[in-house]
Amino acid sequence: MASNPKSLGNRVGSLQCDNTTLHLLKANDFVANAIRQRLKNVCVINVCSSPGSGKTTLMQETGKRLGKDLNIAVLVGDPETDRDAVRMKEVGLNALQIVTGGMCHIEAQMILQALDHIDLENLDLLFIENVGNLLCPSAFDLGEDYRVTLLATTEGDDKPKKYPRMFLTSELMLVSKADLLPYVPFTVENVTQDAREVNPNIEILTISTLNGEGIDAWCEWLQARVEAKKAQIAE
Ligand SMILES: Nc1nc2c(ncn2[C@@H]2O[C@H](COP(=O)(O)OP(=O)(O)O)[C@@H](O)[C@H]2O)c(=O)[nH]1
Ligand SMILES: [Mg+2]
Repeated sequence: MASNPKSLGNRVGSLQCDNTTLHLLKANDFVANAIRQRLKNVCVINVCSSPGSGKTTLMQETGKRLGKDLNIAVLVGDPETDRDAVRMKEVGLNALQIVTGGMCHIEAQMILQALDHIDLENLDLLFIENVGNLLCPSAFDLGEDYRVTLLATTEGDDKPKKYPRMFLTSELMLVSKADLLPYVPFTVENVTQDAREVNPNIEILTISTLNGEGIDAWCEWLQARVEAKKAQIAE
């Protein structure tokens, strides 16, 4: 676990106490590892962003496009209400709401418990829509294969450097609401440069669920990851 870059213990650190280091927070990593063991056949994507960047709308659009080819489930975290799960179900997605009761992120234990309530048989792809927040969710490994972070054009292109841990631990950044680019002071070149300075390996796609820009590329990215996971099992 120590080599896992998403490891909570590696990123959040430990409680220093009289020359003794207590890795109290590594408990989350232990549970995340149990999730990985349990979901060996499933591609798991942890979707993060600020509130309102378009996570749920993107899950809905993805369900509409890939739902016929892939068996998809969504676990969605919010501090209150089941509104997002209802929205997902409206487009036929198998969705379960995790109400965190005011907590600003999902922890691995919540996912492990939720797995008992969804049908894992023949599941290809599990999305975890994290609580809207660019800070805390970055510290918690949820047993995912990939972390995808949306950054909407309305949020400003300075965010990767302000919230580096989120972009450092993400495999893909989606610049969302690209349809609004003509109206907001946001430069894709600037955000790309900053994100790559934080994480040289991060992939970047520009998308809009409103006009469809980049959604094919997003779906292809996902399908390739699902296939890669299946190939890994076959080895
Ligand atoms: N202009 C524009 N609005 C969008 C887009 N995607 C989502 N929205 C809107 O942004 C708001 C927040 O979207 P939502 O999916 O609930 O964001 P979440 O909080 O990240 O799950 C809603 O009013 C959506 O209709 C987009 O691509 N373009
Ligand atoms: Mg949402």
